[in-house]
Amino acid sequence: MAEQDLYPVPPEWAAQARYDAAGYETLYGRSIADPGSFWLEQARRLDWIKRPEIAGDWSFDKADFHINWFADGKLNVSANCLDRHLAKRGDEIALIWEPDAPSDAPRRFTYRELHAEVCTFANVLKAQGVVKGDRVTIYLPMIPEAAFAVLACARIGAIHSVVFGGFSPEALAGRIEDCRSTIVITADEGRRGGKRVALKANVDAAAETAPGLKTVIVVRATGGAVTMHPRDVWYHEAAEGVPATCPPEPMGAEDPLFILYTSGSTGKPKGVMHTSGGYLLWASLTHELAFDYRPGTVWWCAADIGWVTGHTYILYGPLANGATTLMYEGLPNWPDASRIWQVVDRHKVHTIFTAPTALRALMKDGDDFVAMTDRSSLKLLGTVGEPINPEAWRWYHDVVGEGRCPIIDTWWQTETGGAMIAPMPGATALKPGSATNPMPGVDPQLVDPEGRVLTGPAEGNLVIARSWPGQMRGVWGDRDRFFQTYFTTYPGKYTTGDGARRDVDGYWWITGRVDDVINVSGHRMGTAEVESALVLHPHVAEAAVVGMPHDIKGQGIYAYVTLNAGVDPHPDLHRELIVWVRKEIGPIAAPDKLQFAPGLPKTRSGKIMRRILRKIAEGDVSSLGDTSTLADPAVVDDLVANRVE
Ligand code: 6R9
Repeated sequence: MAEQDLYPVPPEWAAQARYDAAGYETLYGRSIADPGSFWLEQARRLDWIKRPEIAGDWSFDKADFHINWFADGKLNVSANCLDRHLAKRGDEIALIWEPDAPSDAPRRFTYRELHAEVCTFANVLKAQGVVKGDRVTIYLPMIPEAAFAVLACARIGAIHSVVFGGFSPEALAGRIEDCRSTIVITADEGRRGGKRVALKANVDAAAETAPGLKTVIVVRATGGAVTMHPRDVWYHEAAEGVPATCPPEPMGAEDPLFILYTSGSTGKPKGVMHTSGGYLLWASLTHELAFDYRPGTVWWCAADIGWVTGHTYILYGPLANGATTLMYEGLPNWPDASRIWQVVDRHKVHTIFTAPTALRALMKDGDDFVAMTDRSSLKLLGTVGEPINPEAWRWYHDVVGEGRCPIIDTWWQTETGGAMIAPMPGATALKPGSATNPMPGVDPQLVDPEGRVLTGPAEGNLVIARSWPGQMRGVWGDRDRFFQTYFTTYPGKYTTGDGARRDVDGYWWITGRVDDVINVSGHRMGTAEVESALVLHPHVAEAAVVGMPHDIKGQGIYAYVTLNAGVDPHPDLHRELIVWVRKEIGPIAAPDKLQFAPGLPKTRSGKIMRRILRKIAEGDVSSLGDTSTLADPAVVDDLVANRVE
């Protein structure tokens, strides 16, 4: 990779940004040298009911494991996102909603209007008996009510668990049960790319295996037909005559704000738990630093609210900063590949933040779809979710941004709450494909498999050597799993699961996951999760799933399936298994390729050698390495011979 390929800070950014290169160095240096005073000073960016006097109090060591930030502080997250802006910018636009179909009208909410909507929603939840600490599952499309619902939970101290609308009833039921939530907020239907998604019907199906579910609040979004059960409540009916004010619940900084399920290397998704004070501070600070955000400009994070990117950069970060945040219901390339740029023009978007997979798909459709739009409002381009290949980076920079907009490649995770390694537009010269430098307070290190810290230019496993305010605080309902998953591989450090490289200039390059997590179109998927779904099928004896390179998705899913004895590997069954996984988990988990395998390559101790399966999936069959330790080396020949092209 051409590390010499350096894109300097454009002069207009150098002149206007909050931090230049020297400013970043000073800020970062202070955050590392004197974290106590640095973080107490940063805490002033929030409105506290009781201002904290202690910053970080943490230990990653087994004997004394704990993570607390601003623990003596009290605040309410929704008041920070709404109430505190009312005096100064109550009549400015907080939320712009752009619908799926370009012929439909956008909706706009001022801070005052958003405040009223959130309070109303909060009162509806209260009337349903929701109190501080209760878990509320939110299964909504990208409609304004999703923002109202999330912030309403924060207002009354309920813990939201947003489940992506693309997840199946089975996946939804698992997430409802895991956090024992008794209430789900959904809509009749969602709309995406001109198609309807039967969300309410999915909740009905989920309820069959989630016996704890007692109440379903249904937002009327499309007007599509739904069956109402005794547990169901129409939101518009429940909201009638409800007051549009609701006092914010005072919360401890370490009280949970939300749970968000994400895939790990085991079969069961983890409920990543974030708390109130540190998370909000991190969301707000990183949004301001990485994007040099200024109120008055339109900010568009094109993620779904069901992922952490939507939580932190559609809602919490921008709203804490008094931003105008755009929420888009639809797809970037529907009705055609110019749609995303038309939305930019329609709302005069200043910064857009999207994923490499979307860029690659748009790039494939050609430059004409970009050229036919104006985009002169665009000043900054963000990316997140997976490593961005330099080709897509250059296309984004040269074609979309016409060479004038810096690219902010932000590396982070559900677990980290917000951006960890990312450039700052006025401070950082860019290299295509590099996430560049750590945010203040972030102490990344590279370690070798034995845990030895690597210095200078090096490649290794990426760990974070100290806590930061946005760090997750636990796996819901499983304290041991949190410590086990993240702090045992390299004791005393947070293990990210990513590999990385640091170049001669100290720039960080993320190389991708080093564990059994794959990244499909920027969505995290555990290979074990897909395997678990496959083996649930009555004809499947065993399954092994690996990632494979995919032009658009970054990684695709390649599944090897061993059928039960006597079952015919018929093309119908092949199709059926792919549909089965879609149904069990959701469309994002459907295998791109599925190969029937009479046997899987296993060691004598019975461990599947995924290295070999990955090579075959990649088509790299000439260098399968040593197969002599396999219990039955002959299975490899069959796998190679029947590889799915
Ligand atoms: C925010 C988010 C986390 C995983 C992470 C890494 C990959 C995210 C990246 C990136 C390279 C970037 N990842 N951003 N890799 N460059 N800018 O995506 O969270 O869904 O939890 O995924 O995504 O592999 O470990 P999440």
